[in-house]
Amino acid sequence: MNKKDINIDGFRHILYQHRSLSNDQMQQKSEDFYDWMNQRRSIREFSDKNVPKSVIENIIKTASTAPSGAHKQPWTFCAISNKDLKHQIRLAAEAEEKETYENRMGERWKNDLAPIATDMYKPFLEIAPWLIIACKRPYEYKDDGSKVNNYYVNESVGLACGMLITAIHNAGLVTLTHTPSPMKFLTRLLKRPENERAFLLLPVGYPKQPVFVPDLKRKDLNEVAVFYE
Ligand code: IYR
Repeated sequence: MNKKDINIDGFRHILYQHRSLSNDQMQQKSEDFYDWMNQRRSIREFSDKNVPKSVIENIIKTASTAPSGAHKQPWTFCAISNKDLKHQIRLAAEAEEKETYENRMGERWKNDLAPIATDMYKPFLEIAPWLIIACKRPYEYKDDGSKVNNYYVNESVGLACGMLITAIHNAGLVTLTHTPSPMKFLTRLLKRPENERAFLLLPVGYPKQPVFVPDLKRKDLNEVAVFYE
C-alpha cells in the first residue's frame, strides 16, 4: 500500500508528488527559462495602461510560495492602485530621494549610478498602474501582546521578492526594484502595523513605448560561478 501521509513527532507529513523530467526536457527547459529570464530588464518609464487586479493577486500568491525561516512567511505585500495614495507616495519618495541625491550619496556612488541614468524624480510612482510595497515582519505579536521574532527575515523576504520579480516578468509585465531610503514614510502612509517595515517598492505595469534601457552587460558564468567537480 502506498502511504499518502506519515506522522513525524506528532506532525503530519504528506507525500510529495515529484514530476521528474527527462534529461532532454531538463536541458531544454532550463535553457529556455534562462533565455526568458535574461530578457528581464529593470524599467524606469511606465505606461499608465491598466493591469487587472487578478493578475497582481496571482503574482503576489507566487511570491508567497517562497521558502522562509520556519515557514513563518514574514512578509506583507501592499498593492496600491489608488491614485491619491500613489501621488502621496511619489511626493514623499521624491523628498527622500532629493536628500539622498544631494546629500547622502558620495561621488563614487553617483559615478556608479551614472550608466543607469537615475535621478531624484520618480514619475513612475504615479504613472504605473500598481505599486507593490514588499514589507518585512521582523516579529509577530502573540495573543497576550508580547513579541516573538521571526527567523532569517531579510533572506526570506529577499527570496519572496525574487520570486515576485520573476512572476511579474512571466506575466509579460515590467517592474523596477526601487529603494527610496529611508522608507519609513511608506509604513506611515500605508498605516502599517508597528511590526512591519517596508523592504522594497516595485512599480508594476507595461513599459512606456518606446522605452530605452542602459546597455548593461551581465557577468559571464565563469565570473559568478565556481565549480568543484
Ligand atoms: N534609491 C535611489 C538611488 C539608487 C541606488 C541604487 I544602488 C540603484 O541601483 C539605483 C538607484 C533611486 O532609486 O533613485
